[in-house]
Amino acid sequence: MSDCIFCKIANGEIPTELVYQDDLVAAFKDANPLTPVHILVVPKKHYENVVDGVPAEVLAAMVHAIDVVTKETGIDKTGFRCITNTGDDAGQSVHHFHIHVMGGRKLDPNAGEG
Ligand code: DGP
Repeated sequence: MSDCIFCKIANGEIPTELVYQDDLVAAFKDANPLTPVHILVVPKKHYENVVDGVPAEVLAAMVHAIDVVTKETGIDKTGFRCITNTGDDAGQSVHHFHIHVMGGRKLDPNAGEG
């Protein structure tokens, strides 16, 4: 989508350090981190949210990206949380499907954090 910030980041139109990328997905640090490690994993193609017909191969690539970035940051050992805000009630502010990967400190089990 031409006016989508995450499309532009994932496809290199807005220079951003990518902590992971492959043909289908990109991962980069959240601009407003809520936790010491706060990475966003996004598909390179535009989908509004997790229930916007995202192909299984894209979902698998996103899980692979999570595997890679959590190992690179070490939070695979300490624990982390993955969340995807969907729609207004969840406070989704960027309408390009993304998974928040958060860790690096003890997370509140009762808070969404992300
Ligand atoms: P959500 O509320 O789930 O839609 O989260 C959107 C997140 O995206 C929010 O934590 C801040 C982050 N974000 C918004 N714009 C940018 C940007 O231009 N660059 C980066 N790295 N993160 C962004």
